[in-house]
Amino acid sequence: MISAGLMLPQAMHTRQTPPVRPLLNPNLLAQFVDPLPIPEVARSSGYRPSPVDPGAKLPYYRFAMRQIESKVHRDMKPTQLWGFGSTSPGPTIETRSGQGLLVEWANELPTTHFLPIDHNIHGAEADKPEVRAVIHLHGAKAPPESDGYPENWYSSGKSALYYYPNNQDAAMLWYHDHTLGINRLNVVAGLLGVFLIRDSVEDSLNLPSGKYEIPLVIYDRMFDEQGQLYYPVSPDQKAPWIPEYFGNAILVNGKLFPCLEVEPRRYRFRVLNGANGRFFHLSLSNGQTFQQIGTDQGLLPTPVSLDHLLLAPSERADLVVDFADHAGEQIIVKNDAFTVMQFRVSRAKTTDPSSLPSTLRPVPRIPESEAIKTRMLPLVEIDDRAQNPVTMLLNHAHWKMPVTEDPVLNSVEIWNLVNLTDDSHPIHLHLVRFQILDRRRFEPFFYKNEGILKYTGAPVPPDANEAGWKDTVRADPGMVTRIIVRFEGFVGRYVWHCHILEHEDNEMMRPYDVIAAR
Ligand SMILES: [Cu+2]
Repeated sequence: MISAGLMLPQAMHTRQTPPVRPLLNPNLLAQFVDPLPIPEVARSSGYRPSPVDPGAKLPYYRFAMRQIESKVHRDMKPTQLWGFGSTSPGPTIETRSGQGLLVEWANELPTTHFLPIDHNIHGAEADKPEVRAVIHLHGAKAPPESDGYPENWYSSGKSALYYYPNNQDAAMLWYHDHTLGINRLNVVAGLLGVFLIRDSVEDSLNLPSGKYEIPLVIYDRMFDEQGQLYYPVSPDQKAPWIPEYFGNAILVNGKLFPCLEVEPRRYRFRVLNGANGRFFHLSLSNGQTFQQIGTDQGLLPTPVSLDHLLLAPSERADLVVDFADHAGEQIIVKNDAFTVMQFRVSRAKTTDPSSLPSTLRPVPRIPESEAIKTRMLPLVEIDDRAQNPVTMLLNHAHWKMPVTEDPVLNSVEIWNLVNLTDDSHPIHLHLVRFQILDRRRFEPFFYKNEGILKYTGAPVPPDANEAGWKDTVRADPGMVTRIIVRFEGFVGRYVWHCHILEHEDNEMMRPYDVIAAR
């Protein structure tokens, strides 16, 4: 067994075979010797006709997925990764609400994969090309043909031109691979990056900006002693899939233990949990509080003061940290007891013209009375006789079964995520934003045996920092998590899934259809 060595707020399945090559122990490395890299902002290469209005021209970007080498740490050998252009995370795309753009996602990867494919997994059968890719822009209100449907993968040498209208509020989105059956491996390889939408509401707030606004893309990885990525396999050679991937090295923007020099003033950090399965529980070593001003889909109504931040895979947090009273200090970002990165606050005299308003953006609650449908959607884990997980399902259905979720365009629905498993699952719906209504404890065994929902507790409202627009929600074990969703944007086929990528790859993902009103 490989111990991840880090505390986890969720149950952990640990059935893995011992590694064949010696693994790197990150705790033996010097800390804070590498500056935090900040992904470059992508430049468009010209304009192309809009697919919806051929008279209009839209900025055109070309992002090439390539095999690259990257120094993860000063004292490690270069690591082979898959990135966009020459980096992983890839360049940041920045645009404004209502400003559409085109991205050509080009697969220029090698034709063999360097991480262990399980050919038993649906969509990853041995007759498929080993290297396939399709990019999803997480959080985008995008037409179905540009959403990165998992079956729309393409092999090396091919590309897809996607259209993002960006008719949505300012928010931090992120792009990542979504290929059926090997998504978990492509993301660990490095296929991810940040996409920021801005708007006039955000502009009017005078938040820290420019070099004082910094994305922090956080994920965990495992390396061998040669500095190469390691992805464990199960003891069953014929079925190498593992139920979760937990690395003992936590990277920020692609570096291990980076440090960032900051001035004694306010900073805005756009934090993304880009991990396959790890939930982060972040805090600052000096105990100082910080303000969360936004969530997955944009600004919160008011700042929320926190001393710890819980972030499930794929969740985003927009934070303001004020270093004004900490000149000369060295502050460590911690994940529970473990070190993530360091802020070095300078003693420089600085002026801070930014502000942190006490009201940010109204988030009108969707009344429950507007819902025309309530769905009961159990989250299920199927185990073998030795109680090892074999697969995970949504609503007892496999990927290939007919669509069961078919909301009408512009209608409101309540989805009850009935978690019958021992894990917390971050559930993500493509296309839409939603609000969390509540979470409520229930009796899972009674539900499994009798099919009847018996509540054993009162409804718990979402945490203050979840009370904005979301696209990913923690469905905690033994709880019914209720979300309310208006299905706006486009008619067509999308997906909803668990964002623990090992679960998603092994059946915890379902197609859904937004259908036209009759
Ligand atoms: Cu899951």
